[in-house]
Amino acid sequence: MAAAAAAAAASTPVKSGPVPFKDIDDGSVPEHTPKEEFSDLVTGLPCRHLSISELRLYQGFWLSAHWVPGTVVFQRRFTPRPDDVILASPPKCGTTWLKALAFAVAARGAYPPTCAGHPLRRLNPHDCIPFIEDVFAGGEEAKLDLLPSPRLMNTHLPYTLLPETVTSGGCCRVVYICRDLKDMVVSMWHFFGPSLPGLSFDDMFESVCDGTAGFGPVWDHVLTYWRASVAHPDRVLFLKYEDLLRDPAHNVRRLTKFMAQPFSAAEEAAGAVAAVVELCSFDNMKGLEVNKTGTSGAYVGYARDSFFRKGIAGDWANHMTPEMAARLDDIARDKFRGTGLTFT
Ligand code: PAP
Repeated sequence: MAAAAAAAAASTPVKSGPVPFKDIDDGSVPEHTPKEEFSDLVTGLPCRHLSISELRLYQGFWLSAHWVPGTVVFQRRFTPRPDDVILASPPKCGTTWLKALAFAVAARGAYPPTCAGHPLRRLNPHDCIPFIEDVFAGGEEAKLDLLPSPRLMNTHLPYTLLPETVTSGGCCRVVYICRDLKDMVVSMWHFFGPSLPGLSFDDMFESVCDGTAGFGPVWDHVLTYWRASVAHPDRVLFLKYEDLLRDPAHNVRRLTKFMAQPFSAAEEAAGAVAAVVELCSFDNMKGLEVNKTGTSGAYVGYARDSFFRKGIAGDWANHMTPEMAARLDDIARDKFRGTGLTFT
């Protein structure tokens, strides 16, 4: 399969990307996956369970056992291109929104945000931009070669688990988004809760507080990117969900500048920024037919409408006691003290 995909890549005319991943994915599956290759490595790692979800401690972070082998392959075999953009986040912190925005700005040459045939009007953002863990866990990384440049990909891995070719090669750009941890817990609970039998909101809350929720400890996750963004602001952009809610246009401009695709004066005058913001807005995305039906995701197919719940800041107040909120705030304050990072 890898050879076939590579051969197809070699014969495919290079178009200007990004193009939706779904449009190049022929649905083929490889004969062998990294799961078999790295099963010994996985079984040797410390293990925890959150309901039926098996988590393994890999290089300091609790990853779903399913994604560890793919992560190893990603670390060892990923070949970045200079204009790749990797979108990173802890789960439920604004991934879907960032994917939509990044795709909309990067593809605006071929697809103006107002055009009726825009890919984001027929595809969920997760079907436009591949999820690295899914692609590598499925042994489907050759499909990434089929994507014309610039490629957009996303990951939930912390910065320290990205391949060295990405972090020290100075090669591609990384955009990170995170959000207030209390709202993250609430969003996780609504999203993952239905597929994790017997899991209570308190269980989810405790797993985040003790650092064992998927891709956690979340504060370490956030700090890996925060420090990288301070050290390499030209290579790592750090965004907060709440800032995007407060001023989406300003943050879309930041995103385009960082991606080396700033809006021209003509685009500004024509209202392109507002058009991108509107296309990717919560209400517009939630209202699209494609996002009301079907599923996205290879390992677990999540109902597309579950990616669009409330889209606000502060919903934690409807789910947590003041004591729980204070406990998580104290943890965040303690972990982020002296780093310059706050969520106020
Ligand atoms: P993922 O990690 O599974 O991809 P992710 O997109 O990070 O999920 O998180 C979903 C959250 O982003 C949801 O938040 P909520 O549960 O607090 O409501 C979802 O509503 C929100 N979201 C999705 N799309 C948008 C959007 N276009 N604008 C604002 N918020 C959004």
